[in-house]
Amino acid sequence: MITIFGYPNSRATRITWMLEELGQPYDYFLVDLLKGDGKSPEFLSVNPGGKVPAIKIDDLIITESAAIISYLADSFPETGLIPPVATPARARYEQWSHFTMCELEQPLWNMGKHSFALPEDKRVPALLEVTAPWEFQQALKLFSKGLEDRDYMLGDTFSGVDILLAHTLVWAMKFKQPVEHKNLLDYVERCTQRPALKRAIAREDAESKGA
Ligand SMILES: N[C@@H](CCC(=O)N[C@@H](CS)C(=O)NCC(=O)O)C(=O)O
Repeated sequence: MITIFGYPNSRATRITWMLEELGQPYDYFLVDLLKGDGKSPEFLSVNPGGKVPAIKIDDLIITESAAIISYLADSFPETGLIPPVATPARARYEQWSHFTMCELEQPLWNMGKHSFALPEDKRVPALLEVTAPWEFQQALKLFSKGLEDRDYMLGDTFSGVDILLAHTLVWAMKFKQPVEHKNLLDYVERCTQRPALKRAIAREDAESKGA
């Protein structure tokens, strides 16, 4: 059985979404970040970094959302959610997966860190005014150019990398960052209408209410 350690409306949603796309059963272990559960000895023994998501499958523990998504997709190749290794499609998948984590997410995360996540004396307000929003817009331009008029990043077929990209776009919108590229707006709408995401959000809600 797969256990996800998660918290609603966090990067862990990427993993519940993926598990719902795979149609695999899973246990959900709520790590209530607001209550400080991330720093509990129990959770630190799973992820010494104290962050969600993490997954546990038998003795294997994996952290880092992009790595978890690739591992899960590779484990169920019949679902077609990741291309086979050493193919041009897989290279494109990896390129955009790394792009999400290193280029698209980082300016957003800098905005988060320097507005609420870091201790107050470590925050640099100037990042919020210029650098991070500007960097994010640069990354969006590249994203829009890379997507072109495809339905999904790999073409006609939805894959794990779309979870990473679309989830990050939703995050940007929640942070009130302008997303003005028509192809990206259509893309995020297309991805977020997927029934698997709706099931994932319902599961997170139910778990966080103790259902
Ligand atoms: N690079 C990691 C980032 C994980 C991360 O920062 N998770 C946040 C929630 S979205 C967290 O658990 N924060 C708690 C903390 O920093 O104490 C990933 O993609 O999985």
